[in-house]
Amino acid sequence: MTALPSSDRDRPAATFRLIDGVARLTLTRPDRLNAMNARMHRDIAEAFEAVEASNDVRVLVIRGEGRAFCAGQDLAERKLEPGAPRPDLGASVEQVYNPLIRRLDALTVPTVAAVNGVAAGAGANLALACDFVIATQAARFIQSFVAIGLAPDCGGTWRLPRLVGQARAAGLAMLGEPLAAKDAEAWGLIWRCVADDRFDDEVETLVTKLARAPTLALAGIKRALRSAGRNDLTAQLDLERDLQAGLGRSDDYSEGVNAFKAKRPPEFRGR
Ligand code: T3D
Repeated sequence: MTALPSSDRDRPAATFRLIDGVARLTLTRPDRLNAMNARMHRDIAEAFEAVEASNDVRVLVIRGEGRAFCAGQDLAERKLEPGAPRPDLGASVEQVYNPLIRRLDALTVPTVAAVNGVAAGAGANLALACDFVIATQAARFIQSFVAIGLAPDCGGTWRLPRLVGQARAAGLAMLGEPLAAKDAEAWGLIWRCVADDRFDDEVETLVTKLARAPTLALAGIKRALRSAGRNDLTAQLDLERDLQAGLGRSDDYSEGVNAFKAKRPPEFRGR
């Protein structure tokens, strides 16, 4: 694998668009299966900043251009010739991958990974860090770290046992074999696997539904579900009380109840 010329390193590696409340982050290195280089990390960080700063975003959807979702770290950036100093991957994880996952996890809007093809290494765990993973039948999820002598990062060792149990997590992480999207759905690793020719429509249906949902309620649901793993029942009941107290004062709650009484669909504005 050869190093990329500097022109490639400097070329935008992801695009960001915000239209009608839907923020779309697309990874745009299809010839490298959207492997993450330094430029892509910068582009993704800028997109997350834009989402954090905007009151107009009601859903974020991430997908890849071409036949892959994302093949993880760009291995062309790792120089391992004999005699060369070994890279400090701890620094890379600390400075790049951990902030990526922490920021994604902290977003209050719903996040959707539209997995249009293979998702490997950090690319798989980026997808799994989203609230929804919807995948084409052709997609595969690969904890490919072990194939290059690494352990899963991007929260993979935390998330996998919680999602699929210890036995399957061990198999995925230690064998590094591809898991077909259909099996990922059956295992409860992802939200849904859809037929390839239905993929774009299904993604749009999901994203549109989330963009029209009561955004504050979705943020509360995210917070509650994330807290559930560390709270006991008493603490979780307290949290639910506090969330409901805030949501009861939202415009969307008034709209929801009034729409119900008037027997019409609600028009939530995310306020
Ligand atoms: O380093 C740190 O900072 C620590 C953090 C690490 C996080 C990680 O993500 S480590 C894991 C890194 N990712 C991988 O190890 C995955 C490597 N890729 C693959 O195993 C395979 O490419 C796939 C299973 C993803 C797909 O296989 P296949 O057969 O569909 O495609 P291919 O022919 O292997 O790849 C197509 C091209 O993309 C090919 O280039 P070429 O031959 O056409 O010029 C291949 O080299 C390139 N490519 C695929 N993955 C990467 C990549 N180039 C750079 N980096 C990649 N990760």
